[in-house]
Amino acid sequence: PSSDRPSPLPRFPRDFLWGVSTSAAQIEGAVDEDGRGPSAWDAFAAEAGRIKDGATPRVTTDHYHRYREDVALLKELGVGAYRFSVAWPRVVPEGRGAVNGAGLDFYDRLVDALLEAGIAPVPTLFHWDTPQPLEAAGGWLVRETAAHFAAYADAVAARLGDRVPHWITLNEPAELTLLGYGLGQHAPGRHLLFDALPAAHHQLLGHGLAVQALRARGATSIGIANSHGPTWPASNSPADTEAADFYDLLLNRLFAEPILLGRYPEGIAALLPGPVADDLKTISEPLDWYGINYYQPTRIGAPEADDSATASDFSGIRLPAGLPFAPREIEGRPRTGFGWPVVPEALTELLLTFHQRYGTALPPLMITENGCAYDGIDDPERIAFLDAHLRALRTALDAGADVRGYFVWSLLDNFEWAEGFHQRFGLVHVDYTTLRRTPKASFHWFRDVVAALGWLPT
Ligand code: GBH
Repeated sequence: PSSDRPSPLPRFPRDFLWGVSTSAAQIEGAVDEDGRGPSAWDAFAAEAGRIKDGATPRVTTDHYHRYREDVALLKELGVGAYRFSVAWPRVVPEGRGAVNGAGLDFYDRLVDALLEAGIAPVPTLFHWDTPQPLEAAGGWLVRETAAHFAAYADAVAARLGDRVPHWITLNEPAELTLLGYGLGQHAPGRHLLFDALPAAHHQLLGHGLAVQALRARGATSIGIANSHGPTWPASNSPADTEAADFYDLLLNRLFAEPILLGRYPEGIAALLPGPVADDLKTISEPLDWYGINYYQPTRIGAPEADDSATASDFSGIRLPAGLPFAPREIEGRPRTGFGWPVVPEALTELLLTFHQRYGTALPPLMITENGCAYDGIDDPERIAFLDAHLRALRTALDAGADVRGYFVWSLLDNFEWAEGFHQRFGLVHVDYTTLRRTPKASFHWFRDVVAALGWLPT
């Protein structure tokens, strides 16, 4: 009945950029074709018990062979931009040294297909698929990895830079540091807790060096995709507030401030490798825009006596005992298939907080990921989620936030890391037996949103 239908979405600026995102390890498959080397995720998936049902990145959606069909879907969707990632182990199989031309050929074909369809390519240079030879030598815990990353960035820009102005250096260094090196939930499966923080610094250094390499190749639109969310104290007690502030420092400020302000937040220096003053000059190379991946806020309290004695589970993540903060459930909210609470107004809060904190040091913002996991081809929950988040974004624009674009995670159902194929984030359903693609109700809804609200190709 029409009375149940939500009111039309408010309008967005004429030149607002509408897009969708994916990443290489999650959609490409073809892990040993055309000279690609193994990634840390291939190695991690080969270890028993790491990933649900023993799923692997071996085939996923087979996008490597089906990219033309996927570009046709993007064209039907009507988006102005497509964010994908370039697989480092496809381009530099050893992680350092020889460049594999056949690996670059794939992205060359993809970029041409996108341009022919009138869609701006927005490549991310690193979305967690570290070449396994580098990972075996310590991965991002090792300083030299940053320089190898910049050399790889240069090779990609040398090939694609004549047609690609927009670039993203890293995806979510916070999650790789925390889940990959800190808690062992993601590749490379290390349990280093706070000793993981050098991996954060080296990724940030790699980011800055890659910005320099991209600029030298003429790139004019460079950003990063950082994971951020408001941190809510469980109560206004001093202990809960202090715990929440510390978590905010680790998730948000640790990754935003070196880039935007050229310094680390106070209280973190002791956890980083050696003197970092010169590195901070590199890390704070000016960006053309700053990308935010937003999923949900986190509610944090001080650990209680029983938390500090035993490990606990939080939304499927095993937290060790003895941390200086404890996640608390956000009650009274709908939950996505993943169990994450749906809190659209926290997106407004996040964007306004960024403006308040960083003022004129903040370049224009871009939402580089936002989305949710639900099963089914008829997916009214995803439509409601995206609709509510777009309204929250519009509210932030009205309050003065400078946000230039919005990318849905994700175009396709895909390999959801430690969850394997269980969590489906796509606007397009993928049957993992036949690899058939079927646009969901949310695909048609988003197509209509983009058509109605308009975009200008850049
Ligand atoms: C992104 O990471 C990734 O960039 C992308 O590859 C991935 O497929 C996508 O999101 C969906 O997962 O506090 O337990 O409720 C998202 C990072 C980290 C965001 C965990 C949500 C919630 C955990 N996420 N967080 S919990």
